[in-house]
Amino acid sequence: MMGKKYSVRRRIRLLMLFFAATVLTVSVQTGCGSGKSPVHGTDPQCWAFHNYGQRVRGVSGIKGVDIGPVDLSGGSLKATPVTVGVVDTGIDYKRSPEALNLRINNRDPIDGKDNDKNHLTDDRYGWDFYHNRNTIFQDQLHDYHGTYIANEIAKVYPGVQILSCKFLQGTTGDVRDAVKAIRYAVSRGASVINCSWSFDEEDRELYNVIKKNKNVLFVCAAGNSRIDLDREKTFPAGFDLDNVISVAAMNNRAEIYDCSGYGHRVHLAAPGENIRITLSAKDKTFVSGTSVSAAYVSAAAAILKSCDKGLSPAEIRALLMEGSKKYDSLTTKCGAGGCLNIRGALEILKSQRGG
Ligand SMILES: [Ca+2]
Ligand SMILES: [Ca+2]
Repeated sequence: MMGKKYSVRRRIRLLMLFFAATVLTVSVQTGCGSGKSPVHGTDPQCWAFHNYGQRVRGVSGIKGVDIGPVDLSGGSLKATPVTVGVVDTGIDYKRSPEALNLRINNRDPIDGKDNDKNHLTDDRYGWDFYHNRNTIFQDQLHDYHGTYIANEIAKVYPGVQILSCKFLQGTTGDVRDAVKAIRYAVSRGASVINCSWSFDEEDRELYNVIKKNKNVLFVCAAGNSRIDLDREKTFPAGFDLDNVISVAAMNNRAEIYDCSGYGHRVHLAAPGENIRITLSAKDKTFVSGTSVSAAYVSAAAAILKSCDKGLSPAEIRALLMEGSKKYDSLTTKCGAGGCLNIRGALEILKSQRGG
């Protein structure tokens, strides 16, 4: 009897937290494009990868406002790929067009037993902290956000290993589960954790878990509430920690996306408006928001980490900020005053090594 009452109370607490949670997916429009476009490298709609001034959804871009192209064929990436924890919704890894390298837990095969004794039975493909089960994909409706985040990371860094740490179901989730998902990602070896979500309230436990894991870089979306993070905060992007990098969204003209968080406390900008994403081979659409901007920075951070495993989160953040492409339109909008430029960061790293 007492147990039932407790369950009811807990459920109410969860529902309240659901409303406090904000998932950063706005302006999702479906049905755009012909659906016949080839891979992103040659799809002119994918301005984030190659912007030569083409019009995308009615907006003419400025040549060079993009993150690439990035040539990863030069052998600078180490054989052991970096793991990026996607703390988000689940991931549709089976239909993924990017042939995601999902981080598999070989120590816990699907046999109904918790072979690796981490208190999560059969967490072979990751874990769903929302339902407390090992099924990381339920359906597209509830798991599309994590799916496209994972896909965009893999588009930039095809060798990346994606670790699915689900705590969101659709647009709802509990910060307590986010903390558990982060702990799990760290325990499974993630050195970069993508946080494309925010909570308006400063949560001590969330702060502590990020601070404690100082060797892990947390890439945090600056939020889609159009707030100046120098005056107001959203979390985890607003935590003043060396291992947090916060990311604003910008369009193909290096202008901050209308809904994006901004301010000097935001570290840099990345493409985040009218971004062509692929949910499956047949399902392409456009999204806007800082969620996808964070995904690009997570991929860039993982590439740098792969090139030099000894880099600390603060060093990676400094490389990304220093290597960014500077634009007047971004000067007052983010600390770096520029947008993500992976090649720029790699060149600085190379020069630091004396190469
Ligand atoms: Ca286990
Ligand atoms: Ca097992």
